[in-house]
Amino acid sequence: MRGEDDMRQIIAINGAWNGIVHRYRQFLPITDSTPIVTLCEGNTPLIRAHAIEKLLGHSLQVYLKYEGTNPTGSFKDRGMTVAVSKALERGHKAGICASTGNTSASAAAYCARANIKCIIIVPEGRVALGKLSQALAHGALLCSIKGGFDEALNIVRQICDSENVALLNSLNPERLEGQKTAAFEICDVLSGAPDFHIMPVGNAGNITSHWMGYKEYFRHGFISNLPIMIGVQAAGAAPLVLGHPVENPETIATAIRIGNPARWKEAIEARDESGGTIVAVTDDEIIAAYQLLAQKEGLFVEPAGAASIAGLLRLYTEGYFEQALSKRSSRNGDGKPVAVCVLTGHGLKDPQVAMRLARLPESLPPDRDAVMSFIKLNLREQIS
Ligand code: AN7
Repeated sequence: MRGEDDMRQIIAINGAWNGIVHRYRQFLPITDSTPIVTLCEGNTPLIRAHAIEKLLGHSLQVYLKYEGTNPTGSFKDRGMTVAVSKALERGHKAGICASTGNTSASAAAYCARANIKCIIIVPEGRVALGKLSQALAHGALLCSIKGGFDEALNIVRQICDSENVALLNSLNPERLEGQKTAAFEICDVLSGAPDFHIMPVGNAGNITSHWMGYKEYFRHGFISNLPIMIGVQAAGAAPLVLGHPVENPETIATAIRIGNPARWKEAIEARDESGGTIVAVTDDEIIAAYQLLAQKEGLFVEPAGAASIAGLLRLYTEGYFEQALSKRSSRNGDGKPVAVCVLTGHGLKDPQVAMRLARLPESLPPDRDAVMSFIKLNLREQIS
């Protein structure tokens, strides 16, 4: 166990915001003897999506929970601060996780901060460049397997059965405890729960945790209604939509390239208890949403993060929101239902997708006229 001085040393100081454990401690499995390992995660912005609202004919108020501003660029940091703090409390010398990328980047950072070893097991060649570079920079031991995430997670389960290393996947309930704070933040900012909560689903830990968070706030009387939970999977990796595991999952959104989610049962419970749905969207829909967010909202997200918006647009086209609300009235004051879409990871995580989708211009001669004629050619009268 660590003394007070050690703990104070581990706590980061960043003005008023000291991370999700500091803010939501009473809801978390933290004791006086837990050394808090934090990078001041959480407190991410909830941003009104004007361009998207226009696309939806102003039928909904849309807010984007931009988790890309977490310290390692994804929502995983919320869970990792709790899981790594508890690992340190138990005296673990190492943490381990399987990952499509973001979990490994986050685990590597928090283990580095806690001064314990980090072991990551990832599908060879399928982790986005930003994530891999983070894990390596933080000094994690990279185990690249010729297989997918599901196989990597099975290996982690087996190793944790026999070795004394901390499990840092969302199979570890402490991860979920931390991640539920995203729901708390949304309710705190909106002074209530949204009507719809829309998020990408891979291993299904995050949808499980957000639903936990909403239910917990409801039990405490902080909110008087629960949202309808909507999960979004990629069509090539949509086991929860199909109702059976997917052998060889495939999608441009590599973060959610998962065929057999560990939190399958809990995700279905979240869907059914909330009266929600889990939908599949194509890679083309994900790309369209990715470009919409970047080019009309100014938000750069990784493809998996854009899946929320792909799902929102798909369900709007299908008339889903009207139907869902006809069954129960909106609780929002001015009558316009509120949808929160979670953008789970930063666009810089996967620069290769951005570069593939953009067209790289040719190099120009270094003079004013050449550059100006190139600008006119491309933008014509749009600039004046
Ligand atoms: C950006 O890093 O599973 O449904 O190993 O990175 O809780 O799995 C990442 C998942 C959504 C899906 N968006 O969350 C991993 C990993 C992004 C993600 C998800 C992930 P879960």
